[in-house]
Amino acid sequence: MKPTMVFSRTPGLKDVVTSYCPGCGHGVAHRLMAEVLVEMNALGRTIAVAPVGCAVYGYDYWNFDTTEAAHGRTPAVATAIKRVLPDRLVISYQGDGDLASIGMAEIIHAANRGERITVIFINNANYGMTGGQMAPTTLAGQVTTTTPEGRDVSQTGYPMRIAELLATLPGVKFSARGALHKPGLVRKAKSLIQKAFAIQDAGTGFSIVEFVSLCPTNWGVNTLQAVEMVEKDMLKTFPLGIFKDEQVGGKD
Ligand SMILES: Cc1ncc(C[n+]2csc(CCOP(=O)(O)OP(=O)(O)O)c2C)c(N)n1
Repeated sequence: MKPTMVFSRTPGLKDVVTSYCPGCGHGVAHRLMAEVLVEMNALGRTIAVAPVGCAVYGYDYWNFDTTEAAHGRTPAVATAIKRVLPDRLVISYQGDGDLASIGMAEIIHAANRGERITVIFINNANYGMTGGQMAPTTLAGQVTTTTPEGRDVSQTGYPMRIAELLATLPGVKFSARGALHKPGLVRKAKSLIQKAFAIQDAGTGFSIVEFVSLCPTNWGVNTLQAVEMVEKDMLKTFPLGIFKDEQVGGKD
């Protein structure tokens, strides 16, 4: 009997091995973006801007046009590309150090201007690439290399809830948070990306999808323990949901 093909690699990704650690969420997010773009028949009109961080090699993995920006500056580069080439689907792909720390001003202003770009935001609660330092999204009490006794919110503030924060801005038309650590959540994550890209194509404003993501290497745990940490701790601080969706009657 001829075998039936049940799964194949999406043509939206190059046929290469990535540099990501076991359990990392970046690869899952990359695949979902790629699958959605293939289903939209949009590979040829997509331009992604890769961040400084673990996803810096996005151009080696995505099978669509990609450029690079200085740390935190992907929204500015994405803004320029979208304004010059408004028919392109433009993605600003960022980690939480990139977006919520060094790039905080960039993201707030791009969102507030209602730039017609989509941000895919990977929140792994630390600076992954540089060895696990505290990020603005690090949980209260979380141990990182720069908070060896746990994050003290009286000294370093509270974990930043980007999806909720940006949803308050009128230029933002879609803001949601998903997760990547369980099959059902991965399916939902894909639908969030579909909605965000649809908002961009509708031309009404800015869209962002934040993903709660695993970083077992820098959290110092194995992948299963990291899944438990997300369920037990991270989702309490970063609840999943759609905080604004103009197309289903979200409020400005
Ligand atoms: C201007 C500048 N400052 C600092 C760095 C060092 N640096 C490289 S990646 C990074 C943090 C990346 O963390 P995040 O954005 O959370 O992404 P992740 O690696 O976790 O995916 C830092 C601080 C740099 N490359 N450029």
